[in-house]
Amino acid sequence: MERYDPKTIEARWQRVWDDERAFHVPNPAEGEISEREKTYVLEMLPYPSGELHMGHVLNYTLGDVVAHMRRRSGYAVLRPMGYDAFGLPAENAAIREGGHPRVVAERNIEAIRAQMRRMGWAIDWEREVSTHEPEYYRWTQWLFLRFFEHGHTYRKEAPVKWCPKDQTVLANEQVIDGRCERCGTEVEAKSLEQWFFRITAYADRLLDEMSLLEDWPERVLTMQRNWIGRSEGAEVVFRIDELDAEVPVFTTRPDTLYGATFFVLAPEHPLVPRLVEGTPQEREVLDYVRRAGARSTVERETKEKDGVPTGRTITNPVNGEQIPVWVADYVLMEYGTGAIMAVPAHDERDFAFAERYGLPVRVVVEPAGGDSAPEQGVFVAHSAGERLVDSEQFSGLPSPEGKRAIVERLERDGNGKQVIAYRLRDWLLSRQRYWGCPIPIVHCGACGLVPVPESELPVLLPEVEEFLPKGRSPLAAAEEWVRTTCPSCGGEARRETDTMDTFVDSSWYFLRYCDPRNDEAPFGRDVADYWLPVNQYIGGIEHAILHLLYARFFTKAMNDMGLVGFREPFLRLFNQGMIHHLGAKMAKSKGNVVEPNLYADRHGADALRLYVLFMGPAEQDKEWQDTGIEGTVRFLHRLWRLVHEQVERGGPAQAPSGGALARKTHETIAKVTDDVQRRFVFNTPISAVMELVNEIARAPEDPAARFATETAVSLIQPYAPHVAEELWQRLGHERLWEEPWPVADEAQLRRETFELVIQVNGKVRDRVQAAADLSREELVELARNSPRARAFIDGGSVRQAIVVPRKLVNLVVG
Ligand code: ANZ
Ligand code: ZN
Repeated sequence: MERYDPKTIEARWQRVWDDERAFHVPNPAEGEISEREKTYVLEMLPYPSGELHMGHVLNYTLGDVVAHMRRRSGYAVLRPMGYDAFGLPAENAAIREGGHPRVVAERNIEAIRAQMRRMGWAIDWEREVSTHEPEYYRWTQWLFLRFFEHGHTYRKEAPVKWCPKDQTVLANEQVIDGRCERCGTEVEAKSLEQWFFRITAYADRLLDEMSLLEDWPERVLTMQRNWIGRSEGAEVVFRIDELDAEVPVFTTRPDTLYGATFFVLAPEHPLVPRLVEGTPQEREVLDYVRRAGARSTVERETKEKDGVPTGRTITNPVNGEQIPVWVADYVLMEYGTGAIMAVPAHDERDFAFAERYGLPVRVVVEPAGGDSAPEQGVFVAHSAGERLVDSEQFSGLPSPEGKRAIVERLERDGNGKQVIAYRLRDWLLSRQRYWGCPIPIVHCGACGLVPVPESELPVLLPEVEEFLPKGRSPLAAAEEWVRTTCPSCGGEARRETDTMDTFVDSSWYFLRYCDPRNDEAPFGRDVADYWLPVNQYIGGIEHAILHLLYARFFTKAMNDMGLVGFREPFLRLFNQGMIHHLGAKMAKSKGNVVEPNLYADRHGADALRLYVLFMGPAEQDKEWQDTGIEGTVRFLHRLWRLVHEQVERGGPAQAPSGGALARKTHETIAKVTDDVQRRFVFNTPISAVMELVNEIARAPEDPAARFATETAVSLIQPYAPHVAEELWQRLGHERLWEEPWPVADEAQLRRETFELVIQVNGKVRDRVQAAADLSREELVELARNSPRARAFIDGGSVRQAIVVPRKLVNLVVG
């Protein structure tokens, strides 16, 4: 018998798959029609900022198993791959390595492609795309212009988040706990003119249409819900008569309006300078505003609340009461109206502030059951049955009615209205960086913002001497390129020099895969509607908000523009866990990185693929162990020997019906199939096949042994496709990747049973159902574990067991 040698076997089968276009799926756009039902299996595409790490190996092996099983279950499977090559990840890698971003990205793409082939992932390579290629970004620009035409894109001066390290603005979604999502630097506030996508117009649909999703992790849905942060409440207009100013606030608790004892403006509120102009407070207030501006978001959200009085008062519209106006930075300009009515009795933030500055606290809501509110501290009302108190004619009303009645009264008097506030902000898409998709807009003194005509797309990224980020876009240095003529009036004009956020590129890549060579449109609508939505999407939790929210928004906007016929891009989503090593996330800086290439070379891609799935439940974080992969290597050797032994025996390939091994085989088929398809569990199927292999090794002469062996090879194919293919051939067959997925014989799953009589010292103590094929030992075990029999064994020990097959077990206890 030859030795199992993964290196040669894996190279051989990878060649066969290439030669036979094994994983090519018919392309309806090119007139290839498949009779099969379609399914789209997609994994998040990698950034070519380095080579693939173990996380990718897990991600893409998961997708591979799903794709293989679906293909063999009769589906036409779209399973493409590409590279998210534009943007900060690749550009920062280039800066680190001191090369041109294009050169570095393309070098990484080559290395990644080689790794992907080395791992034997079943990818349709004819559909490969990379977001930095002109054939791709031409269409990113085309889509940008459609969004612009429809008013989904606009430019305005706005307070923005600035990363001083990356020297560019960031979208709110890219600021995690006050830090840059890419480099971890604390972000700063600036006011700049920037480009935005009007994602807020889709806030309600991003929430409501979650109902169209088939299966997304609850955790991701919750994160998106919180990020969108819809809250229902009221806008209440307060007045400052001396200034003839109206200042609306947003509140979710209009029922507490009579409890407002002071009023707070965000430091950035535009009214602040006018409010204090020429007053004794002016200096102190403006100082405070300046200091607040210098504070980072992190600091602002975590420090003890502080503020300054303005010396002014403002009128509460329900009772005409004058309450003092303060400026404090716990009120954020970006939310609601940037001003609040403070109700310290019922809001914890307001309470902390009132305590610190000795401001009055007035209770206006009482808990249910007539208990009075606590003397000290806040009563944050939220339970049913609370009632308003000390609120004029509204006193005594239950809280929800109180809300409604007060808002009605405000509406009648023109002092407020019911509103919904969102935490979601528009998506800031422009970046002051070199390596990205140029924004196809021309600035003309006479015509304003003018779209580049479609026939002139793509606007190619210019070559520049210096692409390092300096605060303004490096594209601005390409004078020749910047200077152009206005497409509208023909006069002198200048090109937009900012580039697009990488997340724009990845908001539609899954559509380009359907029609990757289309040079008349980003994709044909028919082809897109045929393949999409994606049936199974797989990727990391780090994109729970960023990419997944943006791609959903893009799809909805494209649906509105008639470009696609569906409203959600990804029906099912799975997030894989992280692979740790030495107790920590793998990182070059920690020196604990486990290189996939090293293990693929040493043990073979099959062993590595098996191991990353065998480690534990795919969604959990797991610890890499060298001894673990050695275990899967041993298993593959055992399978190899077993197959050769069975080939030599030449037993019948047809399974005789009945018999323990035949049944075990059908049980294994059922388990492996169900675990993956219904439960999305990948580790237990591997153990099930291992168990089956052990059973066969125990009874190699069983009449079902050959059938069991062939089934084991067939079932392990999605996990270890090279060795499975090789063994399948040695078993006298061909092309396992096209072989229909095995189906368990239901009849064989039903076990024959009989009633087992259990005696203790000759007296019948219990009767239980037992499988007909249990061994003597198993029958005795069953008897000993019967709770009723145990009551009689208790204390004593079983000295002997008499077994009458298919009838009874008598336990002799002494
Ligand atoms: C009065 C009140 C009384 C409030 C009460 C709460 C409890 P969510 O639920 O997150 O939407 N608020 C409004 N705008 C704000 C801003 N720009 N910065 C900081 N806080 C702001 O929160 C809405 C509540 O947060 C609003 O309702 C307002 O305080 C505060 F017993 O108004 B409330
Ligand atoms: Zn013009």
